[in-house]
Amino acid sequence: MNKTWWKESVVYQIYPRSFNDANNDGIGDLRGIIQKIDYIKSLGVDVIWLCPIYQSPNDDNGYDISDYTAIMTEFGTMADFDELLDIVHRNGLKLILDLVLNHTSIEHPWFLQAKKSKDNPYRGYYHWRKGGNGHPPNNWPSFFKGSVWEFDESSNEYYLHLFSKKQPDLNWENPAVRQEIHDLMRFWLNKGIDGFRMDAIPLISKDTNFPDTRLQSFNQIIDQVYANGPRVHEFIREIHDEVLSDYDVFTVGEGPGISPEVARLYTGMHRKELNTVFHFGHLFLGQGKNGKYDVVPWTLPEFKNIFAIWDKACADEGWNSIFLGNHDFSRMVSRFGNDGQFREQSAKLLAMLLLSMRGTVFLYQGDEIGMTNVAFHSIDDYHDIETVNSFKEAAKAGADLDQFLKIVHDQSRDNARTPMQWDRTKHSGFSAVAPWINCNPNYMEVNVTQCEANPHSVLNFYRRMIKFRKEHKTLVYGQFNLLYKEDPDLFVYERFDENNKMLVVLNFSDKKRNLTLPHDGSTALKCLISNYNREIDHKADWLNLEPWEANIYKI
Ligand code: TEU
Ligand code: CA
Repeated sequence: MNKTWWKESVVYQIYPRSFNDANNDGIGDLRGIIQKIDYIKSLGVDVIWLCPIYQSPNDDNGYDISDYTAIMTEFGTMADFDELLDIVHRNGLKLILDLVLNHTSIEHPWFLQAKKSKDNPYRGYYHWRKGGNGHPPNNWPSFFKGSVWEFDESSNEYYLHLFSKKQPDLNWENPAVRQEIHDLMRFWLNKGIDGFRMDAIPLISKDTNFPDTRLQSFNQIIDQVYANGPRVHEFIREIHDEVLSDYDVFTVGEGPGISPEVARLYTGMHRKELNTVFHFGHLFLGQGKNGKYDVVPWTLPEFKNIFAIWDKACADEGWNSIFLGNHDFSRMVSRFGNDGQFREQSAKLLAMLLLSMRGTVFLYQGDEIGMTNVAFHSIDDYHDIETVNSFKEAAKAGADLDQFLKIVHDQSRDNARTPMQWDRTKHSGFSAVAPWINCNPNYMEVNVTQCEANPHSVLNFYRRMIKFRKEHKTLVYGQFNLLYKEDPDLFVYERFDENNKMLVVLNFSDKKRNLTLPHDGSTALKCLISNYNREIDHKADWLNLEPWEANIYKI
């Protein structure tokens, strides 16, 4: 197994809009991040990933880019960015940017040109097709509801947008588009950034015949129609050869439709595509065939199995990334833990899971203090385009909207986008004025200042766990072996290499549980780290576990 810095890294993901507002206009910004650099450093993380910071009309909060080489006005200036990068490096940290290459904004100059006429040189930067008798060119549904085709009256043609109609898909078949992309990547790499998170990357290559689909389930359509198109590997390999091979940087590909087999293709070392990819196996658990707002039950054995399958897939080829939440999903403690009575214990248990798996670890802002989902009373308090459009669609279909709002409470992407909770002052210390999105009212109890004052806080447990991972490389590179696969409450596994063997025991339940250990009780079991402060030696061959207790033993 090749050892490199990015495999050993813990990445801290920042959603700049909601992190810290330095100029008090209600929107987080780059200077806000600069102000918090000591805090970020104190976590022990290695890399900062910034969600998109480029010029954007913010139809999808920066994932609709109108200028790839300018900073979003609300976030600051290029000088602020240069200063941030410098401070990050001076603190021994690295910085990666979020690159959205599947689509631009409709306000990008390329699209403004393309829209002008059919013979404009930029027309071929996007996918345009004729419809039939007032119908779009095919029946594909968009991620953000409605058709993927938007009609352009002046040319009597439709353009393709897998996401919102303000996010037209780029035509990667066109070599000029790929050249532009290579150039803009070099622009940032030459500034000295340390890599990219590449947005929606499995979607960039399309079947340009755009056939109708007969599939009914949206998740199946993603997997079988939208993701991993005919030329996707060629395009990514070209990025590697033309651009990335000149720099020592890290790449993580993001997007739906990545199976374990496909992940090996994207991340296999000899293939020279990406370093790692995010998969959504565990995060799509609990989604029915129609996606996020179609909620179905899930079980712990299914959850554990996803980790086992993925670890195996990348054991000898490629490399995994480990994450339990990001800006697109509910808060991890609300989703996988218990954000009520056992919020702190379960947040720490999840920290232990996150930091004891094989792969590059990604920690999302606010999860390190156990921030939870929010439940706004009115749909008007939600800003996320996916939430708003899903609600509109439900209203049109005559659904029970009170019921739908409850699903929004559980599923909305805005759960992860409420302002970072720094302290108990008004607006949670995020800003002096009302923020662009309301704070979660629980900031009075859940905040950084509170955590700093308590040695046993979630935050301090994260710091300990990150340090523990650094000191035990077995957790980074060692093999993974799942035990008690069918147990509905306990997630138990071994991590081991030639020199060390560790046992991780996580009680994913509100109940006390006993566990008979598979190991010989006559050999002492040393508890190395625990969320119940039980760092003592064991001599029994069984364990009594408190609700949401999480321990790592040395065997
Ligand atoms: O998300 C890509 C993606 O596949 C989404 O469908 C994701 O599964 C969805 O947000 C779940 O609800 C990326 C970004 O992370 C997301 O914020 C953007 O909205 C999207 O691309 C479009 O750029
Ligand atoms: Ca601001």
